[in-house]
Amino acid sequence: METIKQKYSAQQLMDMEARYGAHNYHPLPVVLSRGKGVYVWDVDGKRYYDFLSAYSAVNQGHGHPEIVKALQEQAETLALTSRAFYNDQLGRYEKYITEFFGYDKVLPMNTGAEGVETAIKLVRKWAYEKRGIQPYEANIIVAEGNFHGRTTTIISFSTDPEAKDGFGPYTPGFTAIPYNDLGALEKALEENPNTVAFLVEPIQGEAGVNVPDDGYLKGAKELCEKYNCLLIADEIQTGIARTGKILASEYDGIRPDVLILGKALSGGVYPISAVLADDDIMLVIKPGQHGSTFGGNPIAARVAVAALEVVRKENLADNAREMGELFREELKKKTAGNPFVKQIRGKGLLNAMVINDSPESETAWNICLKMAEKGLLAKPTHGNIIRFAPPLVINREQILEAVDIIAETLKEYAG
Ligand code: IF1
Repeated sequence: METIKQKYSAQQLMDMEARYGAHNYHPLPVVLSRGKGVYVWDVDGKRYYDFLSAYSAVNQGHGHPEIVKALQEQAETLALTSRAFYNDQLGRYEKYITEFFGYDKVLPMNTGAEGVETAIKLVRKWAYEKRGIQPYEANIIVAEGNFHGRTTTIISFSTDPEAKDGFGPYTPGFTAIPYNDLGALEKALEENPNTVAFLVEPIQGEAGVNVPDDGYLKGAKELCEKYNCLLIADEIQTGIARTGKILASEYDGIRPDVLILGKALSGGVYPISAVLADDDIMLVIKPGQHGSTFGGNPIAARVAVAALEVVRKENLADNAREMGELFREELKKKTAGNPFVKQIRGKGLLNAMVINDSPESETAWNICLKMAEKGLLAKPTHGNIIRFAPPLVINREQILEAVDIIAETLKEYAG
Protein backbone atom coordinates (compact mmCIF):
# COMPACT_ATOMS: atom_id res chain seq x y z
CA MET A 1 0.00 0.00 0.00
CA GLU A 2 2.98 2.32 0.57
CA THR A 3 3.30 2.54 -3.24
CA ILE A 4 0.13 4.61 -3.37
CA LYS A 5 1.07 7.11 -0.66
CA GLN A 6 4.85 7.51 -1.03
CA LYS A 7 6.22 10.54 -2.98
CA TYR A 8 8.12 9.56 -6.10
CA SER A 9 10.13 11.62 -8.59
CA ALA A 10 8.99 11.96 -12.19
CA GLN A 11 11.73 9.58 -13.29
CA GLN A 12 10.79 7.00 -10.64
CA LEU A 13 7.16 7.13 -11.79
CA MET A 14 8.12 6.71 -15.44
CA ASP A 15 10.39 3.79 -14.52
CA MET A 16 7.54 2.23 -12.52
CA GLU A 17 5.27 2.34 -15.55
CA ALA A 18 8.01 0.81 -17.72
CA ARG A 19 8.56 -2.03 -15.26
CA TYR A 20 4.98 -2.85 -14.27
CA GLY A 21 2.84 -1.52 -17.16
CA ALA A 22 2.26 -2.82 -20.68
CA HIS A 23 4.22 -0.87 -23.26
CA ASN A 24 1.23 0.08 -25.41
CA TYR A 25 2.01 3.80 -25.34
CA HIS A 26 5.01 6.07 -25.82
CA PRO A 27 4.05 9.15 -23.79
CA LEU A 28 5.88 12.46 -23.78
CA PRO A 29 8.22 12.40 -20.70
CA VAL A 30 5.85 14.55 -18.62
CA VAL A 31 4.30 13.20 -15.39
CA LEU A 32 1.10 15.04 -14.60
CA SER A 33 -0.48 15.24 -11.17
CA ARG A 34 -3.13 18.00 -11.29
CA GLY A 35 -5.47 19.69 -13.72
CA LYS A 36 -7.75 22.73 -13.63
CA GLY A 37 -9.45 24.37 -16.59
CA VAL A 38 -7.01 24.66 -19.50
CA TYR A 39 -3.99 23.91 -17.29
CA VAL A 40 -2.26 20.79 -16.01
CA TRP A 41 0.69 20.60 -13.58
CA ASP A 42 3.45 17.98 -13.40
CA VAL A 43 4.78 16.37 -10.22
CA ASP A 44 7.39 19.13 -9.93
CA GLY A 45 4.73 21.86 -9.99
CA LYS A 46 5.42 23.03 -13.57
CA ARG A 47 2.28 24.36 -15.29
CA TYR A 48 1.33 23.56 -18.89
CA TYR A 49 -1.40 24.50 -21.29
CA ASP A 50 -3.17 21.22 -22.12
CA PHE A 51 -3.46 21.32 -25.92
CA LEU A 52 -4.58 17.73 -26.23
CA SER A 53 -7.54 17.64 -23.77
CA ALA A 54 -7.15 13.85 -23.55
CA TYR A 55 -7.98 13.66 -27.28
CA SER A 56 -11.04 15.92 -26.87
CA ALA A 57 -12.45 14.24 -23.78
CA VAL A 58 -11.83 17.28 -21.55
CA ASN A 59 -13.76 19.87 -23.57
CA GLN A 60 -15.26 21.44 -20.43
CA GLY A 61 -11.82 21.93 -18.83
CA HIS A 62 -10.10 19.88 -16.15
CA GLY A 63 -11.96 19.60 -12.84
CA HIS A 64 -15.08 21.48 -13.82
CA PRO A 65 -16.85 22.01 -10.45
CA GLU A 66 -20.37 21.19 -11.69
CA ILE A 67 -19.26 17.95 -13.34
CA VAL A 68 -17.09 16.87 -10.40
CA LYS A 69 -19.97 17.65 -8.03
CA ALA A 70 -22.33 15.40 -10.02
CA LEU A 71 -19.70 12.63 -9.96
CA GLN A 72 -19.07 12.94 -6.21
CA GLU A 73 -22.72 13.21 -5.19
CA GLN A 74 -23.83 10.21 -7.23
CA ALA A 75 -20.80 8.11 -6.25
CA GLU A 76 -21.70 8.67 -2.58
CA THR A 77 -25.35 7.81 -3.21
CA LEU A 78 -25.61 4.93 -5.71
CA ALA A 79 -22.79 4.15 -8.16
CA LEU A 80 -23.88 1.01 -9.95
CA THR A 81 -26.98 -1.19 -10.06
CA SER A 82 -26.42 -3.01 -13.39
CA ARG A 83 -29.43 -2.97 -15.74
CA ALA A 84 -30.96 -5.92 -13.93
CA PHE A 85 -32.89 -3.25 -12.05
CA TYR A 86 -34.01 0.31 -12.75
CA ASN A 87 -32.30 3.30 -11.16
CA ASP A 88 -33.59 6.82 -10.56
CA GLN A 89 -31.01 8.58 -12.80
CA LEU A 90 -31.08 6.70 -16.14
CA GLY A 91 -34.55 7.72 -17.34
CA ARG A 92 -33.86 11.37 -16.60
CA TYR A 93 -30.57 11.17 -18.58
CA GLU A 94 -32.19 9.35 -21.50
CA LYS A 95 -34.92 12.00 -21.71
CA TYR A 96 -32.37 14.82 -21.44
CA ILE A 97 -29.89 13.55 -24.07
CA THR A 98 -32.51 12.48 -26.64
CA GLU A 99 -34.14 15.93 -26.40
CA PHE A 100 -30.72 17.63 -26.49
CA PHE A 101 -29.77 15.93 -29.80
CA GLY A 102 -33.26 15.30 -31.23
CA TYR A 103 -33.51 11.50 -31.40
CA ASP A 104 -36.17 9.06 -30.18
CA LYS A 105 -33.83 6.89 -28.15
CA VAL A 106 -30.32 6.40 -26.72
CA LEU A 107 -28.40 3.19 -26.01
CA PRO A 108 -25.91 4.01 -23.20
CA MET A 109 -22.43 2.43 -23.21
CA ASN A 110 -19.02 3.32 -21.75
CA THR A 111 -16.09 3.65 -24.16
CA GLY A 112 -16.17 5.09 -27.65
CA ALA A 113 -15.24 1.73 -29.16
CA GLU A 114 -18.22 0.14 -27.42
CA GLY A 115 -20.39 2.86 -28.96
CA VAL A 116 -19.02 2.09 -32.42
CA GLU A 117 -19.48 -1.67 -31.90
CA THR A 118 -23.06 -1.00 -30.77
CA ALA A 119 -23.79 1.03 -33.91
CA ILE A 120 -22.37 -1.75 -36.11
CA LYS A 121 -24.57 -4.40 -34.44
CA LEU A 122 -27.60 -2.09 -34.62
CA VAL A 123 -27.42 -1.34 -38.35
CA ARG A 124 -26.68 -4.95 -39.25
CA LYS A 125 -29.74 -6.17 -37.32
CA TRP A 126 -31.86 -3.35 -38.81
CA ALA A 127 -30.83 -4.45 -42.31
CA TYR A 128 -31.70 -8.11 -41.72
CA GLU A 129 -35.07 -7.30 -40.16
CA LYS A 130 -36.13 -4.19 -42.08
CA ARG A 131 -34.25 -4.13 -45.39
CA GLY A 132 -34.43 -7.80 -46.25
CA ILE A 133 -30.67 -8.21 -46.44
CA GLN A 134 -29.72 -11.88 -46.20
CA PRO A 135 -28.12 -12.81 -42.86
CA TYR A 136 -25.11 -12.42 -42.66
CA GLU A 137 -24.35 -10.49 -45.84
CA ALA A 138 -24.49 -6.90 -44.49
CA ASN A 139 -21.70 -4.65 -45.74
CA ILE A 140 -20.67 -1.38 -44.06
CA ILE A 141 -18.64 1.23 -45.95
CA VAL A 142 -15.88 3.00 -44.03
CA ALA A 143 -13.30 5.65 -44.98
CA GLU A 144 -9.61 5.08 -45.52
CA GLY A 145 -7.69 6.74 -42.70
CA ASN A 146 -10.50 6.01 -40.25
CA PHE A 147 -10.06 5.72 -36.52
CA HIS A 148 -13.01 4.30 -34.60
CA GLY A 149 -11.33 2.49 -31.69
CA ARG A 150 -9.18 -0.50 -30.89
CA THR A 151 -11.44 -3.58 -30.66
CA THR A 152 -10.83 -6.51 -33.01
CA THR A 153 -13.85 -5.76 -35.22
CA ILE A 154 -13.01 -2.05 -35.44
CA ILE A 155 -9.35 -2.59 -36.35
CA SER A 156 -10.59 -5.14 -38.91
CA PHE A 157 -11.62 -2.17 -41.07
CA SER A 158 -8.70 0.09 -40.17
CA THR A 159 -6.38 1.06 -43.02
CA ASP A 160 -3.53 1.82 -40.58
CA PRO A 161 -1.08 -1.10 -40.33
CA GLU A 162 -0.01 0.10 -36.86
CA ALA A 163 -3.56 -0.39 -35.58
CA LYS A 164 -4.35 -3.55 -37.56
CA ASP A 165 -1.30 -5.74 -38.22
CA GLY A 166 -0.82 -8.78 -36.03
CA PHE A 167 -4.35 -8.89 -34.65
CA GLY A 168 -6.12 -11.13 -37.22
CA PRO A 169 -8.22 -12.99 -38.14
CA TYR A 170 -10.43 -10.03 -38.98
CA THR A 171 -14.17 -9.40 -38.94
CA PRO A 172 -15.62 -9.41 -42.49
CA GLY A 173 -18.36 -7.13 -43.85
CA PHE A 174 -16.55 -3.82 -44.37
CA THR A 175 -15.43 -1.89 -47.48
CA ALA A 176 -12.94 0.97 -47.23
CA ILE A 177 -13.14 3.89 -49.70
CA PRO A 178 -11.19 7.17 -49.98
CA TYR A 179 -12.34 9.85 -47.51
CA ASN A 180 -13.96 13.03 -48.84
CA ASP A 181 -14.79 11.34 -52.19
CA LEU A 182 -18.51 11.14 -53.02
CA GLY A 183 -17.80 9.44 -56.35
CA ALA A 184 -16.07 6.61 -54.53
CA LEU A 185 -19.00 6.35 -52.11
CA GLU A 186 -21.57 6.15 -54.93
CA LYS A 187 -19.45 3.54 -56.75
CA ALA A 188 -19.18 1.42 -53.59
CA LEU A 189 -22.93 1.70 -53.00
CA GLU A 190 -23.63 0.61 -56.59
CA GLU A 191 -21.17 -2.31 -56.40
CA ASN A 192 -22.30 -3.56 -52.97
CA PRO A 193 -26.12 -4.02 -52.95
CA ASN A 194 -25.76 -5.48 -49.45
CA THR A 195 -24.40 -2.21 -48.11
CA VAL A 196 -26.44 -1.19 -45.06
CA ALA A 197 -24.52 1.84 -43.75
CA PHE A 198 -21.67 4.32 -44.19
CA LEU A 199 -19.65 4.85 -40.98
CA VAL A 200 -17.68 8.10 -41.05
CA GLU A 201 -15.98 10.74 -38.89
CA PRO A 202 -17.20 14.26 -39.86
CA ILE A 203 -13.53 15.30 -39.49
CA GLN A 204 -10.88 12.56 -39.28
CA GLY A 205 -9.14 13.18 -35.98
CA GLU A 206 -6.40 10.58 -35.72
CA ALA A 207 -5.65 10.80 -39.43
CA GLY A 208 -4.43 14.31 -38.67
CA VAL A 209 -7.55 16.54 -38.51
CA ASN A 210 -8.61 15.87 -42.08
CA VAL A 211 -11.39 18.39 -42.76
CA PRO A 212 -13.47 17.26 -45.75
CA ASP A 213 -14.90 19.64 -48.37
CA ASP A 214 -18.03 21.59 -47.44
CA GLY A 215 -20.97 19.49 -48.56
CA TYR A 216 -19.21 16.13 -48.25
CA LEU A 217 -21.38 14.92 -45.38
CA LYS A 218 -24.51 16.33 -47.04
CA GLY A 219 -23.66 14.48 -50.24
CA ALA A 220 -22.96 11.31 -48.29
CA LYS A 221 -26.32 11.55 -46.52
CA GLU A 222 -28.12 12.04 -49.86
CA LEU A 223 -26.36 9.00 -51.35
CA CYS A 224 -27.26 6.91 -48.29
CA GLU A 225 -30.91 7.92 -48.73
CA LYS A 226 -30.76 7.12 -52.46
CA TYR A 227 -29.47 3.60 -51.71
CA ASN A 228 -31.60 3.11 -48.57
CA CYS A 229 -28.54 2.95 -46.31
CA LEU A 230 -27.92 4.51 -42.91
CA LEU A 231 -25.37 7.26 -42.24
CA ILE A 232 -23.52 6.59 -38.98
CA ALA A 233 -21.65 9.67 -37.71
CA ASP A 234 -18.84 8.94 -35.30
CA GLU A 235 -18.78 12.22 -33.34
CA ILE A 236 -16.84 10.76 -30.42
CA GLN A 237 -14.03 13.24 -31.04
CA THR A 238 -15.71 15.96 -33.17
CA GLY A 239 -18.91 16.17 -31.11
CA ILE A 240 -19.80 18.03 -27.90
CA ALA A 241 -18.86 21.45 -29.31
CA ARG A 242 -15.25 20.62 -30.26
CA THR A 243 -15.46 21.93 -33.86
CA GLY A 244 -17.49 25.08 -33.11
CA LYS A 245 -20.94 23.47 -33.38
CA ILE A 246 -22.55 21.07 -30.94
CA LEU A 247 -22.06 18.40 -33.63
CA ALA A 248 -19.69 18.70 -36.59
CA SER A 249 -22.50 17.21 -38.70
CA GLU A 250 -24.33 20.54 -38.30
CA TYR A 251 -21.89 22.29 -40.66
CA ASP A 252 -23.51 20.39 -43.52
CA GLY A 253 -26.96 20.64 -42.00
CA ILE A 254 -27.38 16.88 -41.86
CA ARG A 255 -28.91 14.63 -39.20
CA PRO A 256 -27.09 11.29 -39.03
CA ASP A 257 -29.35 8.21 -38.87
CA VAL A 258 -27.13 6.90 -36.08
CA LEU A 259 -25.08 9.25 -33.89
CA ILE A 260 -22.19 8.00 -31.74
CA LEU A 261 -20.90 10.14 -28.85
CA GLY A 262 -18.19 9.60 -26.24
CA LYS A 263 -15.19 11.33 -24.62
CA ALA A 264 -16.44 14.82 -23.64
CA LEU A 265 -19.94 13.45 -23.06
CA SER A 266 -18.51 13.08 -19.53
CA GLY A 267 -16.20 16.10 -19.45
CA GLY A 268 -13.37 13.61 -19.04
CA VAL A 269 -14.19 12.45 -15.52
CA TYR A 270 -15.77 9.07 -16.40
CA PRO A 271 -16.04 6.73 -19.42
CA ILE A 272 -19.39 7.48 -21.06
CA SER A 273 -20.53 6.80 -24.63
CA ALA A 274 -23.92 6.83 -26.28
CA VAL A 275 -25.59 5.73 -29.50
CA LEU A 276 -28.65 7.75 -30.57
CA ALA A 277 -31.20 6.72 -33.20
CA ASP A 278 -34.94 6.79 -33.87
CA ASP A 279 -37.33 4.00 -32.93
CA ASP A 280 -37.43 2.23 -36.34
CA ILE A 281 -33.70 1.55 -35.95
CA MET A 282 -33.17 1.39 -32.17
CA LEU A 283 -36.04 -0.99 -31.41
CA VAL A 284 -34.57 -3.85 -33.46
CA ILE A 285 -32.47 -4.60 -30.37
CA LYS A 286 -34.68 -6.46 -27.93
CA PRO A 287 -34.18 -7.09 -24.17
CA GLY A 288 -31.13 -9.23 -23.48
CA GLN A 289 -29.61 -8.79 -26.96
CA HIS A 290 -27.01 -6.13 -26.11
CA GLY A 291 -25.62 -4.16 -23.15
CA SER A 292 -22.77 -3.93 -20.64
CA THR A 293 -22.23 -4.00 -16.88
CA PHE A 294 -21.65 -0.24 -16.55
CA GLY A 295 -23.72 0.98 -19.51
CA GLY A 296 -26.25 3.53 -18.25
CA ASN A 297 -25.03 3.50 -14.67
CA PRO A 298 -26.28 6.23 -12.30
CA ILE A 299 -22.93 8.06 -12.13
CA ALA A 300 -22.68 8.17 -15.94
CA ALA A 301 -26.26 9.40 -16.13
CA ARG A 302 -25.68 12.26 -13.68
CA VAL A 303 -22.26 13.19 -15.07
CA ALA A 304 -23.39 13.25 -18.71
CA VAL A 305 -26.26 15.61 -17.92
CA ALA A 306 -23.90 17.91 -15.98
CA ALA A 307 -21.33 17.79 -18.82
CA LEU A 308 -23.90 18.69 -21.49
CA GLU A 309 -25.38 21.41 -19.28
CA VAL A 310 -21.92 23.01 -19.02
CA VAL A 311 -21.57 22.95 -22.84
CA ARG A 312 -24.97 24.64 -23.19
CA LYS A 313 -24.76 27.20 -20.36
CA GLU A 314 -21.18 28.25 -21.14
CA ASN A 315 -21.77 28.45 -24.90
CA LEU A 316 -18.73 26.28 -25.51
CA ALA A 317 -19.55 25.75 -29.19
CA ASP A 318 -19.49 29.50 -29.90
CA ASN A 319 -16.30 29.89 -27.89
CA ALA A 320 -14.67 27.00 -29.72
CA ARG A 321 -15.56 28.58 -33.07
CA GLU A 322 -14.28 32.05 -32.11
CA MET A 323 -11.13 30.87 -30.31
CA GLY A 324 -10.40 28.41 -33.11
CA GLU A 325 -10.53 31.18 -35.73
CA LEU A 326 -8.26 33.33 -33.55
CA PHE A 327 -5.85 30.41 -33.03
CA ARG A 328 -5.47 29.57 -36.73
CA GLU A 329 -5.26 33.24 -37.80
CA GLU A 330 -2.62 34.19 -35.20
CA LEU A 331 -0.60 31.00 -35.62
CA LYS A 332 -0.50 31.37 -39.42
CA LYS A 333 0.57 35.00 -39.00
CA LYS A 334 3.30 34.22 -36.44
CA THR A 335 4.74 31.26 -38.28
CA ALA A 336 4.54 32.70 -41.80
CA GLY A 337 7.64 31.70 -43.76
CA ASN A 338 8.80 29.15 -41.20
CA PRO A 339 10.32 26.25 -43.21
CA PHE A 340 8.95 23.66 -40.76
CA VAL A 341 5.32 24.70 -41.09
CA LYS A 342 3.66 22.98 -44.01
CA GLN A 343 -0.02 23.59 -43.17
CA ILE A 344 -2.25 24.77 -40.34
CA ARG A 345 -5.82 23.40 -40.53
CA GLY A 346 -8.87 22.62 -38.48
CA LYS A 347 -12.33 23.65 -37.42
CA GLY A 348 -13.26 25.19 -34.08
CA LEU A 349 -10.71 24.02 -31.52
CA LEU A 350 -9.80 20.81 -33.36
CA ASN A 351 -6.67 21.94 -35.18
CA ALA A 352 -3.40 20.53 -36.47
CA MET A 353 -0.10 21.71 -37.83
CA VAL A 354 1.54 19.62 -40.54
CA ILE A 355 5.31 19.74 -40.02
CA ASN A 356 7.40 19.97 -43.18
CA ASP A 357 9.34 16.76 -42.61
CA SER A 358 8.75 13.07 -43.22
CA PRO A 359 6.34 11.15 -40.93
CA GLU A 360 9.31 8.94 -40.05
CA SER A 361 11.31 11.95 -38.76
CA GLU A 362 11.55 12.93 -35.11
CA THR A 363 10.93 16.60 -35.93
CA ALA A 364 7.33 16.85 -34.73
CA TRP A 365 8.19 14.87 -31.60
CA ASN A 366 11.16 17.15 -30.84
CA ILE A 367 9.01 20.24 -31.40
CA CYS A 368 6.51 18.83 -28.89
CA LEU A 369 9.34 18.26 -26.39
CA LYS A 370 10.42 21.89 -26.78
CA MET A 371 6.87 23.18 -26.45
CA ALA A 372 6.57 21.14 -23.23
CA GLU A 373 9.68 22.89 -21.89
CA LYS A 374 7.96 26.19 -22.67
CA GLY A 375 4.72 25.11 -20.95
CA LEU A 376 2.44 23.72 -23.67
CA LEU A 377 1.52 20.06 -24.12
CA ALA A 378 0.65 18.60 -27.53
CA LYS A 379 1.50 15.32 -29.22
CA PRO A 380 2.16 14.33 -32.85
CA THR A 381 -0.11 11.98 -34.76
CA HIS A 382 1.10 9.97 -37.76
CA GLY A 383 4.65 11.23 -37.26
CA ASN A 384 4.64 14.76 -38.63
CA ILE A 385 1.23 16.18 -37.68
CA ILE A 386 0.85 18.01 -34.36
CA ARG A 387 -2.72 18.15 -33.07
CA PHE A 388 -3.76 21.27 -31.10
CA ALA A 389 -6.98 20.76 -29.15
CA PRO A 390 -7.25 22.72 -25.88
CA PRO A 391 -10.29 22.61 -23.59
CA LEU A 392 -13.13 24.67 -25.08
CA VAL A 393 -13.21 26.96 -22.03
CA ILE A 394 -9.98 28.63 -23.21
CA ASN A 395 -10.07 32.43 -23.48
CA ARG A 396 -8.52 34.98 -25.86
CA GLU A 397 -5.55 35.81 -23.63
CA GLN A 398 -4.69 32.12 -23.18
CA ILE A 399 -4.98 31.44 -26.93
CA LEU A 400 -2.58 34.31 -27.66
CA GLU A 401 -0.09 33.10 -25.06
CA ALA A 402 -0.28 29.55 -26.41
CA VAL A 403 0.27 30.79 -29.98
CA ASP A 404 3.38 32.66 -28.80
CA ILE A 405 4.76 29.48 -27.20
CA ILE A 406 4.17 27.49 -30.40
CA ALA A 407 5.55 30.23 -32.67
CA GLU A 408 8.64 30.80 -30.49
CA THR A 409 9.36 27.08 -30.46
CA LEU A 410 9.13 26.84 -34.23
CA LYS A 411 11.27 29.96 -34.64
CA GLU A 412 14.01 28.50 -32.42
CA TYR A 413 13.70 25.18 -34.22
CA ALA A 414 14.16 26.86 -37.57
CA GLY A 415 17.34 28.39 -36.16
C1 IF1 B 1 -5.94 5.65 -28.14
C2 IF1 B 1 -6.41 8.12 -31.50
C3 IF1 B 1 -7.79 10.10 -31.19
C4 IF1 B 1 -11.98 8.32 -31.70
C5 IF1 B 1 -13.05 8.24 -32.61
C6 IF1 B 1 -13.82 6.25 -31.58
C7 IF1 B 1 -12.78 6.29 -30.65
C8 IF1 B 1 -11.83 7.33 -30.70
C9 IF1 B 1 -13.25 9.29 -33.69
C10 IF1 B 1 -12.70 5.19 -29.61
C11 IF1 B 1 -10.73 7.36 -29.71
C12 IF1 B 1 -8.67 8.02 -28.85
C13 IF1 B 1 -8.19 6.62 -28.54
C14 IF1 B 1 -6.85 6.82 -27.91
C15 IF1 B 1 -6.26 8.08 -28.55
C16 IF1 B 1 -7.41 8.77 -29.20
C17 IF1 B 1 -7.24 9.00 -30.64
F1 IF1 B 1 -5.26 8.77 -31.60
F2 IF1 B 1 -6.28 6.93 -31.00
F3 IF1 B 1 -7.02 8.06 -32.67
F4 IF1 B 1 -8.52 10.85 -30.49
F5 IF1 B 1 -7.59 10.43 -32.40
N1 IF1 B 1 -13.94 7.20 -32.53
N2 IF1 B 1 -9.71 8.08 -29.87
O1 IF1 B 1 -11.08 9.35 -31.79
O2 IF1 B 1 -13.01 5.72 -28.33
O3 IF1 B 1 -12.70 3.55 -27.15
O4 IF1 B 1 -10.94 5.29 -26.99
O5 IF1 B 1 -13.15 5.67 -25.89
O6 IF1 B 1 -6.44 4.57 -28.49
O7 IF1 B 1 -4.73 5.83 -27.99
P1 IF1 B 1 -12.41 5.00 -27.03
